[in-house]
Amino acid sequence: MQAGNRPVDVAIGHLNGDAIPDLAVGLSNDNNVAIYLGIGSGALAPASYYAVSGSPAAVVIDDANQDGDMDLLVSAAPGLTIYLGNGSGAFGRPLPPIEIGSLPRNVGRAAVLARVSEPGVRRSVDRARSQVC
Ligand SMILES: [Ca+2]
Ligand SMILES: [Ca+2]
Repeated sequence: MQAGNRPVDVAIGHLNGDAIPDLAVGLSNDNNVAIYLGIGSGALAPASYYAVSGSPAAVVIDDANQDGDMDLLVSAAPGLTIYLGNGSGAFGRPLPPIEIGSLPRNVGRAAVLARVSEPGVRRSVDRARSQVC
C-alpha cells in the first residue's frame, strides 16, 4: 500500500474460507478499495483493487445479502455501494448504489453499519441481486 493513496478506512473480516483474517482498505486518492487476503503469520497477498464511484469514506465487511459469503460495503458520496463476495476473496460487479447522501468521513462507517442492519437495505440488495444474476 502506498501512502500517496490516502487510506481512509480499514475493515477486517473473513473474505475466503481459510480462517486467516483479510483486509479491505478504502483509498481516497484512487477512488478504489484494496483487498488484501491474509496468507498467515501476519503476511498479506498482493492487493486486488475494486473501483468505487467516488472517494470512499468508510469500508465495512458484512454479509449484506445473507448468503454466507462476506460482502464489501463502501460508502462514497452519494451512495452505499455493495460488492457481493463469492466466498473466495473476490467480488463481482457492484450493485447499483443505494442513496445515503453525502456524509462526513467520521460518520460514514456508522451509517454503513446502520444501513446494513436495516431490513429495507437488505431487501434492496436482494432485489438488485435478482436483477443482475
Ligand atoms: Ca482469509
Ligand atoms: Ca454475501
